[in-house]
Amino acid sequence: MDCLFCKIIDGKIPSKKIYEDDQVFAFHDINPQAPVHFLVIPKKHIATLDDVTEEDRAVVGHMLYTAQKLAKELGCEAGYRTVFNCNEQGGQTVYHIHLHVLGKRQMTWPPG
Ligand code: D5M
Repeated sequence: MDCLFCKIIDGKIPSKKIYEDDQVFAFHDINPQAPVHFLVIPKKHIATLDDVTEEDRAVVGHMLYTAQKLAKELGCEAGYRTVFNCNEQGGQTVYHIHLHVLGKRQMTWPPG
């Protein structure tokens, strides 16, 4: 399968890794939109949020748990934003689900 994020998990493409366990991998976004901007991805290839099945519920929960642990470790105690972009109109460009975590600046609403 030709998936950029699967290659990052496998170490075939370099990344700035923050954390890894048996289920998830976290790394700094290559094009940061905030002083802290990292991605949490499942090791299992899941293309979009729409493709999450009942058996994936635990790993998606673990992605969120990992996000909040790492956000605090990276100094985002004052707050942070989490984002899943889903499909074309949602702004998704990489088709392996990823949770964006952005922090260390004031977020605004609505997002672009
Ligand atoms: O976000 C996809 C995100 O993935 C986007 O913020 C850039 C990031 N990206 C793309 N390639 C890399 C590599 N090689 N390392 C780190 N981050 C990367 P989306 O929600 O799909 O628009």
